[in-house]
Amino acid sequence: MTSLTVAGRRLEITRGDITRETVDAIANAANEALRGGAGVDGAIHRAAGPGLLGELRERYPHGTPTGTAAITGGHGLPARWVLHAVGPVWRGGGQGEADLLAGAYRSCLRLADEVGARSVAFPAISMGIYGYPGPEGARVAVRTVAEHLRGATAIELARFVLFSDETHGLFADALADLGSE
Ligand code: AR6
Repeated sequence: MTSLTVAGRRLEITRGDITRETVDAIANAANEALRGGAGVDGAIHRAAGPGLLGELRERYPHGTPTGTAAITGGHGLPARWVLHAVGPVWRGGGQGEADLLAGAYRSCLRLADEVGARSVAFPAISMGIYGYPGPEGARVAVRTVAEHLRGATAIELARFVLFSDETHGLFADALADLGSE
């Protein structure tokens, strides 16, 4: 586990499976339809059980746009809430991808604050099937979350839970860069 203190709050990175996290809220890397999918989305739906899809259908009949997030309960997960973030598909970097990715993280953090979550875990949104390239995606993620922790928030712990050594390395570098500024 690697961590950085930001305005008295902790920003951590670790390797693991986000479905097992015992934080208050975990983020999901979803798509606009919010009806499940592959990757971490599939893993979260499997672990949460069918109630998660039922709640999404009921509360978000039209899904949510790219760059935003939606919130549900955790159902069968250890976490109390799931923040369903929709990151951008990587289209070369000239289509507002960085802003949309930052927006997806920010929406999660705002929703987490609205419900009073104190600890939040994130996967590497957009960095799997959506193809967001490594160093840039990790940099946007770490900086956006750090910025939120510097502001008015009740969140005490934000943790990136990375599924592979490679992704973990990218986030470790991004965190080290931020810490050395
Ligand atoms: N815990 C933590 N991270 C995970 C887990 C897990 N259990 N499983 C995968 N990852 P992706 P995206 C990592 O593809 O790029 C879905 O179909 C994975 O290794 O899940 O935002 C959605 O429905 C990668 O580093 O999300 C959307 O249609 C990261 O999570 C689309 O894929 C994100 O990879 C979203 O694509």
